[in-house]
Amino acid sequence: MFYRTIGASRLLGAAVAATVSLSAMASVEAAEWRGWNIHKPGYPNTVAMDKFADLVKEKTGGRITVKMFHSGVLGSQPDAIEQVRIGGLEIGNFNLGPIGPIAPEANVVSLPFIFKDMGHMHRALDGKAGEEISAGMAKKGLIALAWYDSGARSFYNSKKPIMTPADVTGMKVRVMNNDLYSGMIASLGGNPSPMAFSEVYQSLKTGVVDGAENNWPSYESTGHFEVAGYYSLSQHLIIPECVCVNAKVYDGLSAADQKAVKDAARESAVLQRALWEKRAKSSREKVLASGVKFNEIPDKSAFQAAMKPVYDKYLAENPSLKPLVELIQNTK
Ligand code: GTR
Repeated sequence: MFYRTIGASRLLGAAVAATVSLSAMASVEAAEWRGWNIHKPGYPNTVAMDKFADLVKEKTGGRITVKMFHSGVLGSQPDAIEQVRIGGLEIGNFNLGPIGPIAPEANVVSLPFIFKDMGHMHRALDGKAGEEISAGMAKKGLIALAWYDSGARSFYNSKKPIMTPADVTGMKVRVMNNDLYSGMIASLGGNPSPMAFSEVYQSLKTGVVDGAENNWPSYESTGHFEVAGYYSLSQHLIIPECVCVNAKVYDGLSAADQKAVKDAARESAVLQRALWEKRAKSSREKVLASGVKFNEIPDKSAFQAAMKPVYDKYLAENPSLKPLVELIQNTK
């Protein structure tokens, strides 16, 4: 009896040890990444990040899984960027706007009117400028696996159509956290108000700010069009977005898994860009049908001229980045 008990507990001990070492092995082998996304279900970026998660699982044979957290539930964008940098989160879909203050090379895309149109932005990003921007981000702990589209940002507000810079004078305008955007609004005579995306709706509604700026899909998906019914097509910023992973996590992967996650991100970007084009049209149609007063700005030269101090400040702070600015400006 006594020996049998000992024997049984030894057996049990061995079984427990085997289970523990198996699960320890499993946890070394299979990694679960936590992914941040600011947008709601159905938004092109949300659909594409879910696709990315599926592809990562498939292409790594389950060695890496990505659990996506949408709708900004894991916190504001500047905080999430910091979390991915330090490894509190592994991955996220980020706009390069709030990355700019961390990586000066990435801030070049936040110079107002630097890109003439989406095609210009794509060509720049797919070329040497894109490489320099990626390298600058990598130095700060963020690996850009792929680029997503985010259209062109234009001004909207609850007061009046904006036709000239003088119309912005005295207006309180929400901007993303980045001094370049505060400088942009100040140069137009307005009062910039840096604020988290999640707070903008209420601030527009209660008059804490008069206006903000964004692309058609975000203007629509957030409901901002309900509380700021003038949309003026300034198209002053064309900011790309990244699928960005923590550099240490990425560097720790096998070459095969690095390729798998990069391929997954790039395939998801193809989907995102296709969905983006459709959503930009449908969002525009939806807000216009709801009664939004929309105006084009046929002559943007006064807005562009007003941006000189923004460029001057950026170049004074980052003299070594003048060639990068010129490279983008000269990209055909
Ligand atoms: C959206 C962008 C978000 C966020 C937001 C904002 O267009 O996709 O990542 O940057 O704008 O204005 O905060």
